[in-house]
Amino acid sequence: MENLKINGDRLWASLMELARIGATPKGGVCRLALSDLDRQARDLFVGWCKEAGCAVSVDRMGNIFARLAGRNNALPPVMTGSHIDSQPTGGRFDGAYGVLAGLEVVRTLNDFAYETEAPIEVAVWTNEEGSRFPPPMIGSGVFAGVFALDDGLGRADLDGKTIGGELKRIGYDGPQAVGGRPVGAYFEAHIEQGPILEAEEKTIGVVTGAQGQRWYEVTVTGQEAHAGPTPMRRRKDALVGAARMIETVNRIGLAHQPYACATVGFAQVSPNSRNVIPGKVFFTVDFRHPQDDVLTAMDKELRDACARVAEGAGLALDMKEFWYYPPTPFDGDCVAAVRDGTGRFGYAAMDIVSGAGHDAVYMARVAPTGMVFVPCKDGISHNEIEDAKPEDLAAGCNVLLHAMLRRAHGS
Ligand code: HGY
Ligand code: MN
Ligand code: MN
Repeated sequence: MENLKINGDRLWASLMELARIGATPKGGVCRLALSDLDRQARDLFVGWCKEAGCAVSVDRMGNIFARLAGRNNALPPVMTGSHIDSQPTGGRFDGAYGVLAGLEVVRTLNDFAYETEAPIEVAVWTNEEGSRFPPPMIGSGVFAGVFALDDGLGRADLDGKTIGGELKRIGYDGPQAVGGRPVGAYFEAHIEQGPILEAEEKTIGVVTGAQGQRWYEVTVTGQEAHAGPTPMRRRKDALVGAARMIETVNRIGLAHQPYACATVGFAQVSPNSRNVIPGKVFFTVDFRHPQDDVLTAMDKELRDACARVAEGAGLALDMKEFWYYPPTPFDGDCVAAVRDGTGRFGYAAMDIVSGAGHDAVYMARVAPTGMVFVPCKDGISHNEIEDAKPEDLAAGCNVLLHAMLRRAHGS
């Protein structure tokens, strides 16, 4: 086990080949969940896994599992994986790295003819990003029992197309039951998507857990009217009200530093015509914090402030909490396995809490779970310029390999 090392060039080549599917002019990817491009990427991955001697299965949420047999296949699998759906202006590494690092682990075990005690599985989770089909992490969420299957299949995009319908259309409406089976341990490799590892000059982030998230859908309703004859004081301008609320979102985030994050990433104005006073505005709120009590305090501040703005401007306010998960600590032994893997290679490492959500957050509900982070250039992600160093990606994959072997080999 000591001298097993992954093949960094092969990992990089696979990443670059996958990145060609949905490649954008600025060097990123647009591979929305369950699009034809997602199907192409899935097909490429499945082909590679079969070449590597894996048995491939797909469950009813379209989650893909590539399984490399171990000596004792009655044991629960040691699983790794991530996602291959991307943001509309996503990067080449977000998600894809974790999936292909898992494949590289399998390829490396084959290279060394190294047979683990427990079977190994590499997972591709459906709709991690939650961009086309909000909320995020629905595939792993159904697997972990967070969402019911029908709820997951019924989630729709802005055109009313459902996950269930799109899975059928691309041929990934698998027969396998979703979840309800034991998983020995789950590890996920991912770029940090923030600036800390690079700033601290660390190669590996030993992820101790993930911060909590709370998402809202807000509808502000005023009155459409003519932009010309309507006096300023008689207006019920939904966009002015929403703008004040969005400023409040930002103020609440700033008020809970150093950790709080507060984002309005999506907004729709109706009727969105230059000379009509907006009658309705829909926008989303994304709150995050590593402490649940602070997330709760931010929730109250948001609701109180928005109610005050609406009342003061004669607007109607509808605010729905759309998605929530609490700060999630990872399993102590899995975190230790990642730390041990890091130590084996002498990589510079530090503990870190994940600012982003990952499928690992939901897998932590059904299996001992850990994550391995590597730096990304300037901490930028969810952006086409997202970049990472081949040597860091290889280092993270070596740590993933050894953390998994510690659980799969039982040593
Ligand atoms: O939003 C997130 O944290 C993740 O990228 N889905
Ligand atoms: Mn991701
Ligand atoms: Mn992402």
